Amino acid sequence: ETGIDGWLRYAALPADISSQYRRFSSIFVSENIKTSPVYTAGKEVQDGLRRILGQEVGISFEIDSNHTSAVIISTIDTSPTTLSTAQVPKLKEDGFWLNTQAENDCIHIIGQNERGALYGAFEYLMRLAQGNFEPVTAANNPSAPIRWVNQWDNLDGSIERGYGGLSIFFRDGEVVEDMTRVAQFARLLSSVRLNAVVVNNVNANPKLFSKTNLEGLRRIADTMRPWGLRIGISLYFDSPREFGGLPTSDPLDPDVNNWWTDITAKLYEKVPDLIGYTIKANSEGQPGPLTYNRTLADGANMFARALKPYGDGVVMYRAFVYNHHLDESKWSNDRANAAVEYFKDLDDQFDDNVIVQIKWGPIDFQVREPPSPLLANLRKTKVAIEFQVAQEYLGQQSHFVYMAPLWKEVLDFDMRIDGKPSAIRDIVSGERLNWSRSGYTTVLNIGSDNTWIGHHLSLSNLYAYGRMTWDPLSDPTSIIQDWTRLTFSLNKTVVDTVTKISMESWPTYENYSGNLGIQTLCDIIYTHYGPSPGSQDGNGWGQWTRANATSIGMDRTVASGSGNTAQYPQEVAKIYENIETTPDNLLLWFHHVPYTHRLKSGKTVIQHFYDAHYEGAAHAQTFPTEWAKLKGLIDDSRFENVAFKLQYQAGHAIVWRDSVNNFYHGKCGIADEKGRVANYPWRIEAENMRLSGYTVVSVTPAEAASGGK
Ligand code: BDP
Repeated sequence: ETGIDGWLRYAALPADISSQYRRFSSIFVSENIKTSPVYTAGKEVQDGLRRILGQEVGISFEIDSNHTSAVIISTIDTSPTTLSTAQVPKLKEDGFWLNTQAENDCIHIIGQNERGALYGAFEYLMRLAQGNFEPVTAANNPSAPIRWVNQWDNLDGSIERGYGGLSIFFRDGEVVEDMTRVAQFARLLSSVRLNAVVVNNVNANPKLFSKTNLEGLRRIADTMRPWGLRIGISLYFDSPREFGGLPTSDPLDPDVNNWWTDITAKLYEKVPDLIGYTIKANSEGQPGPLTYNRTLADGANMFARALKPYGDGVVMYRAFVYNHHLDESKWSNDRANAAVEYFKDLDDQFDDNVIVQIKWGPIDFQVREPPSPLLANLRKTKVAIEFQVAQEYLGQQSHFVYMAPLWKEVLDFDMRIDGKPSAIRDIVSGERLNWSRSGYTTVLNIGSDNTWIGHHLSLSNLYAYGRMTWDPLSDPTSIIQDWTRLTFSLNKTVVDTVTKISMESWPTYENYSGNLGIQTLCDIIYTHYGPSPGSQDGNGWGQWTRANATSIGMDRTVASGSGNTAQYPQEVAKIYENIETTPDNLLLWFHHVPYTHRLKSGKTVIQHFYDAHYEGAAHAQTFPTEWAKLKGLIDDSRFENVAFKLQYQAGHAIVWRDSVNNFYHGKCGIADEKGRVANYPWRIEAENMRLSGYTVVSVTPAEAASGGK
């Protein structure tokens, strides 16, 4: 198998199981228009019943009054008269009601809207595909209306931080002709109830507005619409000046406003249901409203005004605003402070169709961060939390990290706004602060690889993202179990093995990459891959370990550091300000301590580092061994592919272990109590070997190689 169908393979159930299931007479679908998600739902159910149960069932667009054994798919408004709408509980936008025990042996899949009907169809099929015949009569509603993904695709076909091949949307400056992959992608997204895709990189290119590309965007939107998906686009703030021939991009300049109004009109002509704009500005050297001495709100509202006449389009204004030329010598210069410093005072200044899009942590998708304090600082401005399905700092799909447990920790975190329960999931759902429109988005970098994302196991993160945005209370373990049954097999060994590897993957990666809240100790300047603890200090990207010969960690306290703790609501601030109450896994995020500081476990910081890196690397060795149990239980092609990746990860985990341990050992000179670090008498160093055709070279970073060679 190639993996192209992801978790929607609809593998046939064994005959002895499928024969126990009822037989259907017809599929009744209330919409006979091909662009309607209800129509798609009918087709999908037809296909699913054929593949999962081996039943050929016809679709009918007219229901006769004494129908029996039918699957009935409709919206609340178009439901056949025989269905009493009073039976259906209240549904939110995109919600659905699934009743497998309806009268006359029928199944009812009723959406609040067309999209909801399609979600219901997928829910039903994914139950069947897992051999789950349990009767169900339940309403299913989303936690939040905004459930988006952000692709970081460039017009030339490359993908920023993409590890799964070239873009499915763009090639050589233009939108591709063939929409096959786009439709397959839409199907996957829709099955986990995601409702919008921003198709281009946040580092945006205005050539997207060329005539051919506007037409291309129309094709993408038309392909996605039957799957209940809407598209949005990322804009480059300085487009009017750099590409529109205007002298300025000042957001208060009337010509600039007209320029955007005009572009917006052209876009809506092609994509009448465009969901909106994503804006990255004044970030990482890019221009923005601050460049023109205007506020970030002035900038966001300019786009909001342009969208306003077209209905419900929103501006997703990214809070990832910071200056990477900070002066590191000053403690107060802390990139983690930037978002609150820039946005807090603007809370009442954004138009109502602006949503501030906030990365989940204050820095940048690290292996461990506290939640972004900005999530607790905006009360009037609606927010969306930004996750990253792409494993940018988490091994880039060459290592496997299942992220649902990480996201769950973030979403469960109680911010204690005004001293009241304020779980982040309730903030982003809009419940806590009474917002009408807020929610989730994620950086997602699927490409044209058959694995979609570069690693078969990593696609579980996309599935899990959809499940968690719909219901943030879902359990990461059951999510991965469902995903495994759908993706690989119902076999218990398969399910247990994939679940075990997945649930252990984040702690393992954290152990061998960066512990105690020091962040992922990877190369920080550009690649964001592989160990390079030395690159963390002495540059303005702001991910500072502040490691010297005696101590390590970033002091973010009010008492002696950057004051970052004070950006959290009082009760949370108190916990982080105090070294005693700061959890060990964030110790070095908030505090600067001697390597000999004792953790709650009784170990010193440095010994914990040594041990954790050994534990993590040792644990990574178990993954290929665990996986080997699946030989013959799943298809060879995916088996071999994952086996190779896990083997690579196991090896690279050792490189990680030794690089990080050697680096800190070199810095502080404190010996490993267990005598392992920098002591490899059994090794034959490569530079001492002789092999014709090879020369010995210095390796950067030096700690990633034996003896730096
Ligand atoms: C960083 C990425 C960079 C992105 C940036 C962003 O390394 O490629 O452009 O985030 O989110 O994590 O804008």
